[in-house]
Amino acid sequence: MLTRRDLLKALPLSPLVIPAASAASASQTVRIRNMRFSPAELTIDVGTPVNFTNSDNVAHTATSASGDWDTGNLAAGKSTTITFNETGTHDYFCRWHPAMKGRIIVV
Ligand SMILES: [Cu+2]
Repeated sequence: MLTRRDLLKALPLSPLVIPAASAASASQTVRIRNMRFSPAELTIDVGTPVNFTNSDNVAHTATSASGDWDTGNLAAGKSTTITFNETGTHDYFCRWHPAMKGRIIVV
C-alpha cells in the first residue's frame, strides 16, 4: 500500500526559487558625446532608470520638452539618472544646444 511519503516522493520537486513575476528593469544609458544623445531614440519598459552620462567636454542637459523632468546641468564627465514611470513618448533637448534632441519611448 502506498504511504503518503511514497506519494510525496513521486511528485516532481518543487522549484526552490520562483522567479519574480517581473524583475526590476535594468537601467539604460544615454551617452552624450560629440553634441549628440546616443542613442537618440530609446525604447524602455516603464519604471526603467535611464542614466544620462555627459562624455563631452562641454556641459549639457537632457530637458523634457513637456517640462516633466530635467537632468539639470551636466558638466563634462557628469551623469544623473532619471526613472521613467509614465508611459508615452518623452521628447527632450539640451538647454544649451537646442539643436540636440532625443526621444525616450516608455512602454
Ligand atoms: Cu548640449
